[in-house]
Amino acid sequence: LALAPVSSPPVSVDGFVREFLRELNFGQGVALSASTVNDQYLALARTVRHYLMARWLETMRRQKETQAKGVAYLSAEYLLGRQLGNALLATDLTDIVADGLAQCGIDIADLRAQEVEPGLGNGGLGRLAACFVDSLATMSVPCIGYGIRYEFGIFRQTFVDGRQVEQPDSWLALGAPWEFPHPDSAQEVSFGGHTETYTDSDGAERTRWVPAWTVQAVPYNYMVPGYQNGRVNTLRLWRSVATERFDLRIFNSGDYEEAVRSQTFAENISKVLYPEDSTPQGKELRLQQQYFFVAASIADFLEDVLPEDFDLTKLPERIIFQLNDTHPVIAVPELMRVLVDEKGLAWDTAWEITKGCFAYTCHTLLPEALEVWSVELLGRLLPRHLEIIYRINEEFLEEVRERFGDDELRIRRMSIIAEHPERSVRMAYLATVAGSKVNGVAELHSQLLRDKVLPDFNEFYPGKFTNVTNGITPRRFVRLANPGLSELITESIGVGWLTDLERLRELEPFAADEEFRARFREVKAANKRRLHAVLTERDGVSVSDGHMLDVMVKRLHEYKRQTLKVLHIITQYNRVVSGEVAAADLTPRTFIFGAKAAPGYKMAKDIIHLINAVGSTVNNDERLEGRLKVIFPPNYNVTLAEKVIPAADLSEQISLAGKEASGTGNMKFALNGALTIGTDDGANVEIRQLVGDENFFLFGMLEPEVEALQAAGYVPSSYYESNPELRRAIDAIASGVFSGGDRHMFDSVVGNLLQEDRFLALADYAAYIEAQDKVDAAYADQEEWTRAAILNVARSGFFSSDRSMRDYIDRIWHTPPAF
Ligand code: 26Q
Repeated sequence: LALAPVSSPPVSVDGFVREFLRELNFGQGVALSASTVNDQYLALARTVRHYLMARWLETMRRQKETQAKGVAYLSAEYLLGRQLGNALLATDLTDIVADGLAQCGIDIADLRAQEVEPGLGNGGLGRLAACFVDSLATMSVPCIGYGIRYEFGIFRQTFVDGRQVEQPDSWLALGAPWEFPHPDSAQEVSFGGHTETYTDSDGAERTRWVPAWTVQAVPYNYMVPGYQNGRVNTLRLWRSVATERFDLRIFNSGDYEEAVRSQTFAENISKVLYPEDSTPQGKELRLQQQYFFVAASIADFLEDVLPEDFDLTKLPERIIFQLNDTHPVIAVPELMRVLVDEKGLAWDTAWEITKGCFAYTCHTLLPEALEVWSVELLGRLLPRHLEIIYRINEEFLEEVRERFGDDELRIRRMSIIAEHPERSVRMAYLATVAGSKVNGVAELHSQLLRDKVLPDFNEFYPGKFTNVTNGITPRRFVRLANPGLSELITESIGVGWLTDLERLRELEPFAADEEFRARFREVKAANKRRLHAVLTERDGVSVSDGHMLDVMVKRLHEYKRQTLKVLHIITQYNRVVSGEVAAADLTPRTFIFGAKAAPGYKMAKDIIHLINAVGSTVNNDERLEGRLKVIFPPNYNVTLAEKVIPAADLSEQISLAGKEASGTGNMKFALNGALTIGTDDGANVEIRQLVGDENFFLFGMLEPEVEALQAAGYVPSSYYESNPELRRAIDAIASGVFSGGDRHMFDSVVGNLLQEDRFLALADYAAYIEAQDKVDAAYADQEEWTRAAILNVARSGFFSSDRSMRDYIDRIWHTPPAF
């Protein structure tokens, strides 16, 4: 079947202007002359989504018709970024729309800038989900993304006296033109109560759940357009509202206030995204969120997506539920409950089906990040699910016994139920037992997962563990974020690379071409000017001309070691202030930080404070002659990333080896022509293997060395004692150089580094400084630097999320492309 043009009906500039004005007049109810920028933005968004509508409906119709196997991606987070630019790119309407708006006297850039990004995620994991659904749509793979429509996404970060202050993210306040609510398709989700057994009409003993309270899950659909391929997949995010039935009961009892309270209670569930991304707090509301979206999604799939007469034993041939970390793992007992209690299947049949329908992706290595739920809480909120988990565990441990005998230590280690410090459910173990596959997100991470985190399970389930190295969508992070580089690439190697990123290899010969290098540098310079304009307007700070741009953007975490970066800046500062190095001999550098700290993570917030304090001292010290500059724009998000990353020269990827599961920022920088300074961690390992050692600044301990040092007993103060430059840097903090003489302002950071330093920053300090000195030397030779940067781009095609999706399809999902 031939595909109709992507933008149907075909669009002319005049046609677009008509549609746009119609939306403005009839949709927004304003005349062009009286319209605000927001009116215009909303009208434009609605006009653009109309162009996607026919393809969306057609995609859904064909999916219903063919019933091809598809993916249901279950993720508590989708960090989508702005939609308008991506929708225009997908429909290839950017130029027509810009021309049409110009005819109306409107600059398209002003309307793009009006969009508030949906920040429905914390960082890497949420952005990964957004890249994956983009790639699946572009590759024509049937996929529905399920998640939560948080009313408030990740908080907006501001700084007051250099300290982080959080503000609510009211991303819906000015209108939400990309979403389609379907209150008529709401699902009921229940909580609490008790279970009871009864005898059914066939005389069989069965269990039912008698819940105490119920909320409605209302789906909000979002379009996920493929890149100029006429396919539009769906992202379905659930919002919680009070059920009418529930309300009526209370209203009828005459307690109006209680009824309103219950409404608020129900709506709380999807109210706000939890901003912690490494140490789950075990909050009841968080478990409610998880069960809420997962139960709604499974019911939606079974009732609305599947045909009515569907034979459930064939479910694994029709769907794979991919679990994005443990957050949706409660889906496992939920599917069992539906199959056994509601559909009446035998336990063993249901378990076979369930095992075939799930796969689990792990995104961490930190033990404190592994999610557990106390049996007390789980049993109170989801009593039937707890029973099901117990039975899954019993049968699993029985299998372990059959295989290994009564090895009690092993049984205790492997039990889904932990006994200490309190009886709780280990969600990663449940996911591993139920999942057909378990994957890590980079080679090193998957290896450590097998060897260190889940070795008993790897032994018990040979072949279950696999790797899929993360990727990023080149549509957003190269084509949209870096139009200058994209044009240069297309001019050099032709079109086609955007959907076949390995073709960037064809750029390799251009690294030797002097004229190409000059143009490549000019693109970078233009991106720096663009960033300067953005930061001047946004925060009133400027990016100095002719500086190397040294960038560290990611969540703030001790294991990511922003402190190491700070120690390097201070070291440079001290070298000048002490007179060892003339300011004029410093390589001019602008350091850019972007990082949000979880609001309850004290040490992370103290480190933010320190970075800002060092920044204001360094930026105002005339002895440096403006050759070092530190900027920390608040509220780093996808929108800012799209401006910062294309301007960067140096990408900081300096986590302690063995702690960063993958990283995805590292890939975005390499693909935009920055060189990496990095440890042998996460996907850095693969980046270095691909781009070549000579085009990557490696430093620091390897993972086995980290383990050995920790086993031998790590004493951070010994590094302080024996390295004068390190001592001087730490002393500068402790003596008040960055705090107006206050010697105690940064006690917590200094004390932690000297006495604990869990992530061995001091142990890697000397190697880091040495590598940074090499960076300075390398940057002096701009021709060589550019050559290396071009090779980074040319050799990083592997990190397209299209490739990640192919790997998931081949190794885990086995879903053929539909059309
Ligand atoms: C869990 C329970 C309760 C509250 C919050 C959470 C929670 C939320 C978010 C736990 C973890 C996260 C996010 C984790 C994350 O982003 N991990 C990153 O995932 C990336 C994609 O695979 C990797 O590249 C990063 O290495 C990894 O840190």
